[in-house]
Amino acid sequence: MTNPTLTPRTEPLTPAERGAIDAYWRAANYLSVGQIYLFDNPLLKRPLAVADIKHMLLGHWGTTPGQNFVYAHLNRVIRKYDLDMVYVSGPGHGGPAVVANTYLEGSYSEIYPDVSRDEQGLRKLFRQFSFPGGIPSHASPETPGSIHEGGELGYSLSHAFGAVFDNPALVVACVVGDGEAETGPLATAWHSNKFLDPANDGAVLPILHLNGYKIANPTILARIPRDELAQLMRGYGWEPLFVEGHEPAPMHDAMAGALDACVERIRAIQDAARSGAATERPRWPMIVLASPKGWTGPKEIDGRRIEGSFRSHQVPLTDPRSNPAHLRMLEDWLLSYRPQELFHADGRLKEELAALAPTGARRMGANPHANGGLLLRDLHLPDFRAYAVDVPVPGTRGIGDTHVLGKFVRDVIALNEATRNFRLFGPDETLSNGLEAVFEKTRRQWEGEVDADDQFLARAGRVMEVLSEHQCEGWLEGYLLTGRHGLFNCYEAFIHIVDSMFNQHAKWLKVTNGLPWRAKIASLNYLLASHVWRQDHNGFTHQDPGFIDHVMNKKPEVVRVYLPPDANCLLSVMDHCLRSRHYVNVVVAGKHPSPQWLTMDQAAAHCAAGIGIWDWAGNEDDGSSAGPDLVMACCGDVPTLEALAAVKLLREHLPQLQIRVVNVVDLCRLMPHAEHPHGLDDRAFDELFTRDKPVIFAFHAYPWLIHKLTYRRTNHDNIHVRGYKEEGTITTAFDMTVLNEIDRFHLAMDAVDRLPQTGEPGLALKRKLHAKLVEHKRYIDTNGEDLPEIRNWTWSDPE
Ligand SMILES: Cc1ncc(C[n+]2csc(CCOP(=O)(O)OP(=O)(O)O)c2C)c(N)n1
Ligand SMILES: [Mg+2]
Repeated sequence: MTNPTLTPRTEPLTPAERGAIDAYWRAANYLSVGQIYLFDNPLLKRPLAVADIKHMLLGHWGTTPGQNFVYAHLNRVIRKYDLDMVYVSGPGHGGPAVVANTYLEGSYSEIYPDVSRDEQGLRKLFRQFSFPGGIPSHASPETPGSIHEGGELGYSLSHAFGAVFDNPALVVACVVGDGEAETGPLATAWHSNKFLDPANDGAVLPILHLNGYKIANPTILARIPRDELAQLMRGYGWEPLFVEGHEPAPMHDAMAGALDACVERIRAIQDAARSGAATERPRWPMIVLASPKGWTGPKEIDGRRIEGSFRSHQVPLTDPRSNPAHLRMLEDWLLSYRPQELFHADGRLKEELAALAPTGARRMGANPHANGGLLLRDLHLPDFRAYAVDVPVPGTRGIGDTHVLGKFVRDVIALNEATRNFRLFGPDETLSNGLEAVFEKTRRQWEGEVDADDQFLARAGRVMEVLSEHQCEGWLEGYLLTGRHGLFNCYEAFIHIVDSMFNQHAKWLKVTNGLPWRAKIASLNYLLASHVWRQDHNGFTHQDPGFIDHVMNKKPEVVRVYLPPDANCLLSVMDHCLRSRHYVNVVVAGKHPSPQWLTMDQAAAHCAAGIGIWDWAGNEDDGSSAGPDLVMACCGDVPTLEALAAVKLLREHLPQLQIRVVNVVDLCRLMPHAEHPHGLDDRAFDELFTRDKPVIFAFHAYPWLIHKLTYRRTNHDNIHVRGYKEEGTITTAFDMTVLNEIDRFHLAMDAVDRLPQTGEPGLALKRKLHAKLVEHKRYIDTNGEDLPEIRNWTWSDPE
């Protein structure tokens, strides 16, 4: 990294420029305080009265004036340099700032015409904030220009980077809270600069908002010496410029000078990379804005410091309705912004201030990248059938399902190379998860140093790998929210690391579903490979199938969970997921050689139905009006194998039994019709699972989930689920199923227990299977591998 040291541009703003930008900032601050407090009297045309104040005073003041300051200055550089810029508010609890600024620039009223740019609109703007039937207090999906609510702190930088990958003209200005910076995800996100290709990607301008405090504590970064902070940021590969103080005039000059220097440095880096002049990893600029928390608000209330203190975090004056002195303080505070200089008597912003905002799509509230569905183009997808595994007979041994999928993903990458709108994300596991084929066509994007022995690294590539599930998730979310497509491949157990990020994204999808102006975005697709049943190398720590429990709690409209039993089903499912919009799709698949059940035509039909009877595996007499004696249901690749092996045993030993095999690919099919759009209606469910016959259900994950999904079904009392019950270690593949009693022997014994009519032959079979379990245990303990009859087992029709 050889950049010259960065220095702010030194010539100050002209008095006119400085005065204008200060007035614009005051206007945004006035609108922010108005949102938090005012029910009426929006222009303070009469003395502030109790009736003008809202009953519930909610929101966050502390971060807001700093963000208003940043936004006003970003507007200036957008106009000066004609920047294509999006704003990400890390401390998105400062919603009043983003709402105020999008209102000032006009983008707000274009989307919400009733919040008009006049006195009536101002009243509405103030009243709706944190008000029943109004808008949330954060930079929520309702906020124009927002791709990041910021409610749960830590993800702003990851989102910002995701937004600029493959968007070479875009700059994301990302305000990072100094408290937010203490989170694990944010602390790692600084390293995203090692993955940003200056030639083909855009730029992120981080603005660390060093206002010194969180809710109730100082922040770490504000209480280490400034040079230590500068070293920290340099150590992360950034070039920090400090803008520090509290006097508005010099702060305006300093911020303007710093922003000009940053923009010019970003341009220089990009020009050098794009002309081929530079090949080294650049040191990107950033700003540390050290300004008081609650800047310009009340300095002291009842003898306690407010401005420049943690006490300004939320609502500094909490009782103006009951405390006349506080009511006057609030009025003084509002009047300190001199609203009569900023707004006409009819509420319109003065023309000379309105002229400071960028116009059209350059306004950060109207930038189409922040409403990514507007820019979304369909992926060019190869025909998934072309990757089909040949399955001459059910049970044909496959190479590992994700290895088959890898070739499909490879070609998705290749076909969309020109449009640059698809990326594969993962924490160092693309090879491990069986997707090695992608490296026939692309590389891992990596701007760090490269050693001769490294594999598949390049300055530009479609695969993003960093050992931080948080970054993978955040980058992908940012990428999707700005109108592109992607796939996150991850070990099943460790996807839990992003449970909470998934929550936030699912909430975003749920809310934006109800906002007609927000265009639908591509689905967030998870491929959970290296799953619980085959953690041969790693054992217990790597065995946790609970992510899908978590996912199924979210709004049914936005979540889908698929457990394809074989490679052809996996291809069909993934094709569907990559075409879908505005969902979170979770696909669980294996990477180890395993039996293949369905031809491509059968697989496509089965996946379209999401659930179905496998006639070829069962033996029920179609002519019988009584239906089968037993339903053997399965969901997931390993449970399907064990269920079919159990069916084979039962059919061989108890040939008079009539068994139906039901396989579930789409877990949501089990949910009630009224609860999930994929849910089967009760009649269809009863037709599959019968109204009164025992159902043995072999399930990939924790068994309770199946009960939870089916508890209202007619036959629920007869559904007996076996799944993962938290038994595991390093052992053989089959022993994992034995430890959790989901193996063929336990399934078959369970069937006998539920079918007293099997009589003595049933009991004899049980004794035999018990003996098998003992033999299994002895064999693996002695030989360190599964019994030959297990290893070499194949499906064949017992008849
Ligand atoms: C992950 C997470 N943990 C805790 C909180 C609760 N919380 C809301 S604001 C806040 C302090 C934020 O401080 P900072 O990032 O410095 O923001 P600012 O000072 O700009 O308000 C906390 C802890 C949260 N929103 N997200
Ligand atoms: Mg702070």
